[in-house]
Amino acid sequence: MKIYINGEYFEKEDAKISVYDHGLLYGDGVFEGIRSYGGKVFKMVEHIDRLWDSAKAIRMEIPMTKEEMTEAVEETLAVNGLTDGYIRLIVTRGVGDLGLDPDKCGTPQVIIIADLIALYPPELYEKGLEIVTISTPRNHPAALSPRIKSLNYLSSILAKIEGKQAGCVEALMLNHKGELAECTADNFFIVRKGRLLTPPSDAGILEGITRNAVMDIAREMGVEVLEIVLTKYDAYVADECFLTGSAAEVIAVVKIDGRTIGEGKPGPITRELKDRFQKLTQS
Ligand code: PXG
Repeated sequence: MKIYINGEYFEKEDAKISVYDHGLLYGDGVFEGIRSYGGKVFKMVEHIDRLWDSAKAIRMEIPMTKEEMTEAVEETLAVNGLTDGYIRLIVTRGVGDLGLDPDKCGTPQVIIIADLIALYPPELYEKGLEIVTISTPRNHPAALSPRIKSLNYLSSILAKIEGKQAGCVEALMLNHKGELAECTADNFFIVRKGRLLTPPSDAGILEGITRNAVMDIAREMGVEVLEIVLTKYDAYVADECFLTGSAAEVIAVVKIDGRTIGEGKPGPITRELKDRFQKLTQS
């Protein structure tokens, strides 16, 4: 695979950045995880816009235009001959000294990695996932807003460790108020009495691009969509539950904290949303 770094392509073994880069030293930077289907980048505009918003929120200026970034993503896919792939777009603060001061860093470094996507095993899409709520809360929005897709993913990683310890591939995180927020790399939805419910963006979540697409599809289906505060109780009594994310797409959840959700298999609204989402990616 050829990796893009600041306009040049390097073989994977030679794609290196400085150990003085503040992306490494402090997690000072932002990123995106994007999919391409059949040679077309899915929701490119939305991903590029979110990258720019994340950068703005940490007062970092990306050293190229959105149009140039869009072209660079498409070129990296083409250089690697990928039509169905996963793109990791990273912008670090750049090379500085061993202090925190971002103003001592040179130009932000732009890295684009295009690779094949590792999805959950197919049987999990058929049967649905079992997840657990874990004790590591999402970052407090007043400290580090979860809306910023920053290079510091430690709270998600700690949550992932807790989830794995409980034998689960995903973990449901609460916010500092004990309300449901999202999973380590996926947004969270439930279906209750025919309505689709998901925590609002101020519950301490990343506003997922798959989340937005799935909410649009639900509205097209005539399903009422509510972004409202949810608690563990709401999850336990849900008729259906599923997660969304660029990597996972739409995947059903059938057990939470040992409670069977609905009938214990992917529910009808979940399946319809999953099918319609897949059609959207192929259109
Ligand atoms: N919440 C969090 C915390 C995320 O990191 C999502 C929700 C879903 O957002 P999108 O825009 O993708 O629908 C994410 C997604 C991966 C991977 O390779 C994915 C994410 C982050 C890190 C790795 O599976 N982000």
